Amino acid sequence: MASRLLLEAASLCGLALGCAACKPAVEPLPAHVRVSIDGAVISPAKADGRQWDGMGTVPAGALTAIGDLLRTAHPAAAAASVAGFAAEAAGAGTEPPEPFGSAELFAGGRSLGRRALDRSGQRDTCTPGWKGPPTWRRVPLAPDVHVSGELIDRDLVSDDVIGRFAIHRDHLVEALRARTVYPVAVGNQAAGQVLFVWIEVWPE
Ligand SMILES: [Ca+2]
Ligand SMILES: [Ca+2]
Repeated sequence: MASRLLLEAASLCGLALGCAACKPAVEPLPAHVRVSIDGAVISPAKADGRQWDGMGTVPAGALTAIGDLLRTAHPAAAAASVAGFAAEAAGAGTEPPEPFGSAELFAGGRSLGRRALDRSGQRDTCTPGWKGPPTWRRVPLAPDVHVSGELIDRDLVSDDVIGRFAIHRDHLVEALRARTVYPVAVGNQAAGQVLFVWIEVWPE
């Protein structure tokens, strides 16, 4: 009797251990999603440290702090802090850009359309938000799905290129699982000063 009880206890313990070791089931991905680009965080300086508009450079300390933040593993906190530094630099007399641009979504080897990233009257900001927001509906989560975009600083005479960015499938899946407006860190992409792009991805 005692040995049977011991066996039962051992098997229950095994079950409990087995359950504790189980990983929660990963929710299956939907076939189609809705993708929006809500906004971006842009460096307060051009790649050479100069202001976007006006004369002079942005204080090196602000750019070093932003560089450090970009290396942290918490994109949401980093995006918020970088936005704060950019605003602070703007408040200290540097002139932020007038950012606008466009983005194109590709899936299955074809374009699902290009969207304007703009908001009329939006001036002097390193944290632009886009009217709409620009959205693609019924986007298949194909292996090659991605968004390719470009931001430009609107100037009176000749515009400044801010930078290009790419958002790939892994980013879209991360945003889908986050169920919130999600910052994609793009500061390490190509030569450009676009640091984060805020996206939303929802099942459809
Ligand atoms: Ca400019
Ligand atoms: Ca400006």
